[in-house]
Amino acid sequence: MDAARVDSFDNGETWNGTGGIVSSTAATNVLSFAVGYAENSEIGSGSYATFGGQAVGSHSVLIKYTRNGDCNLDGVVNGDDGGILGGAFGLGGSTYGNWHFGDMDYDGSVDGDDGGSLNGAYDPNATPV
Ligand SMILES: [Ca+2]
Ligand SMILES: [Ca+2]
Repeated sequence: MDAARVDSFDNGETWNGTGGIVSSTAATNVLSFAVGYAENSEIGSGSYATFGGQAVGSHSVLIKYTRNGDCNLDGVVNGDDGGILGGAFGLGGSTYGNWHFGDMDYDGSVDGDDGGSLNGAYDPNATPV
């Protein structure tokens, strides 16, 4: 799955389309929540053995309703996510233009808009979603 496909599924970041990947919960507050995804082996802070209570492999595609800015899909936005986004800042394309590098708005690049989303959601003490 790539960012362009996720973007085409999400109905323009409203997460309330009629098919594909949607989230009625994210749709109620698109400034704070979204649906993130990553191939498990590509998560910058390390891969998961289990995700959402399910055993996952290194090539499992993980999809999660979460906070904007949660690059590593652990449900909170903290320094790990800031480090990931910062490392990819200014980059894009098929490699870096993905949620797990910080492309929160699925426009294909990691830029100031994405950094703003992360900063707005930054709260290491938040309850994980
Ligand atoms: Ca996180
Ligand atoms: Ca972006």
